[in-house]
Amino acid sequence: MSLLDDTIVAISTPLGFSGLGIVRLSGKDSFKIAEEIFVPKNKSKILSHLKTFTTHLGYIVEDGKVIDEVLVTIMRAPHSYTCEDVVEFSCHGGVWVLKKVLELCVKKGARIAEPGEFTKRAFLNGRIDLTQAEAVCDLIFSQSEIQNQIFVNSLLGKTKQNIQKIIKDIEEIMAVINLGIEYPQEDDSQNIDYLCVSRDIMRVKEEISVLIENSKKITPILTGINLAIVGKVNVGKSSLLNMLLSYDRAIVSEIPGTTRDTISETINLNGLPIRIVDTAGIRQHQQDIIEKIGMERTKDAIKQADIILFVLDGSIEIDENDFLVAEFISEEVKKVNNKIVLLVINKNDKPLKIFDNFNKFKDLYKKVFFRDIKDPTEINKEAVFISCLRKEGIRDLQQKISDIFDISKKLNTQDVNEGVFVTNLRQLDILEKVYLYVSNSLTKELPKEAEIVAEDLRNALVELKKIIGIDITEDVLEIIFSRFCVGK
Ligand SMILES: Nc1nc2c(ncn2[C@@H]2O[C@H](COP(=O)(O)OP(=O)(O)O)[C@@H](O)[C@H]2O)c(=O)[nH]1
Ligand SMILES: [Mg+2]
Repeated sequence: MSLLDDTIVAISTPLGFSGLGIVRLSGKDSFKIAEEIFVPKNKSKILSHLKTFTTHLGYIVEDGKVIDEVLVTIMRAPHSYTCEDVVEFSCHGGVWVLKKVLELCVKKGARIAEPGEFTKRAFLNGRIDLTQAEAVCDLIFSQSEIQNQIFVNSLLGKTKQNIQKIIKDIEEIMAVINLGIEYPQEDDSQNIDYLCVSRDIMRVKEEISVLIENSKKITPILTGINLAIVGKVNVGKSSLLNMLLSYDRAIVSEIPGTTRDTISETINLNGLPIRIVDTAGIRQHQQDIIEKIGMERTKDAIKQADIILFVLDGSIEIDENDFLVAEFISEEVKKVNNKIVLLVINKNDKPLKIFDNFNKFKDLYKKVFFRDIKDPTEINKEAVFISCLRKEGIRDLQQKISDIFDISKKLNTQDVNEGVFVTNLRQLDILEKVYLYVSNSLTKELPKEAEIVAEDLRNALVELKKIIGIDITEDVLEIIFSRFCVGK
């Protein structure tokens, strides 16, 4: 049986207690199944005869007993989400009701859909390409206006068009090269302007390069960034988390070692999703096994972080515990070169003592940033001074973080509007392979090495087609669609 032979059903809305909930059927038996469980209020209506894109009032009925009063929407193949016959029951959004309607559909012959299976069908039936299918899922998980813009453009086919354009360009170049290979002796081949061919390949390479560069710029927006709040005990890490979240998420107390586990929450900073992790404080003499485990988790958070807020207490001198933290951070910074560390000096409401022993501070600074500083004025520019007690400095801190990752400065709005990028790491990885093949082809001599050039371009084409989902394996599809919601 083909993947598309059966009729699938799913609850397309989250299970909970809500005003409405949707149960959706798709497949060749959708109308037949719907007719067996749905009785129209106007009894003269026959569901399978109703016009497409129309909605009708009626009842879900089991053994003559009414289960719910619902609206049913009919969408006929091929002009539906999946290109198949689709029926949507808009029910009351109770868990029991929705599960019951689902169960009845299954009883009448439907199969419960896999996550993303409706969208997968839309893809397999050729209504959308793979980039559009992926955009559906990303759109659902979007958390900011900029994410929304990026994914909705992709959903409308911008990414697909960009890739199709490159495919077409390469196919045209290949047609010329293949002509030269096929008829090497004939006059025609003498007329091939190989300089022009090379120039065309270079143009394609440039096109791909722009796409890659733009895509890299929006990566933080797509994937969000990880931020770890790190420091010794009692410097105010949990207070800072609470301030960034604008509510009291973590327990704050003067007892050192209050936060024993990592706590993580996501905020949206000017469109940038940031996962903040508040960590257990680091100190030399841990009190017990739980604190030891907490410290391990802190190390892990440092490892995962794109940006580390190294929090210091400005009202006391640097001590050995700050050095221990610096040690942890430095180990990871050395390993990965794009990890960002930001010094945050807290308790600015109290007299500043952190620079009293400036040599110590210099040593600490060097440990993390691998360079010397001369005097505190340098730090004044670089670090962010805050007071969680007085809620001061938080704006500066947010601004600084936002500036570091802010794509609006790096990306012009026209590019955002035109969707000149790919929208996830799968697509980007493939595009980088394509770039290599195309670059490689340019190192060859034409027409002498025409066969190798053609081979490189052919490989580039195969990869490009994977982005939009041509000749893609079932395993890859499964991975892509498994991250979807059920019912989409
Ligand atoms: N004076 C002052 N005290 C603060 C400030 N921020 C935090 N504290 C206090 O420092 C102690 C430790 O704070 P907490 O956030 O639990 O630190 P953590 O151990 O690093 O998570 C608590 O008593 C806080 O009230 C601040 O900006 N100024
Ligand atoms: Mg804490």
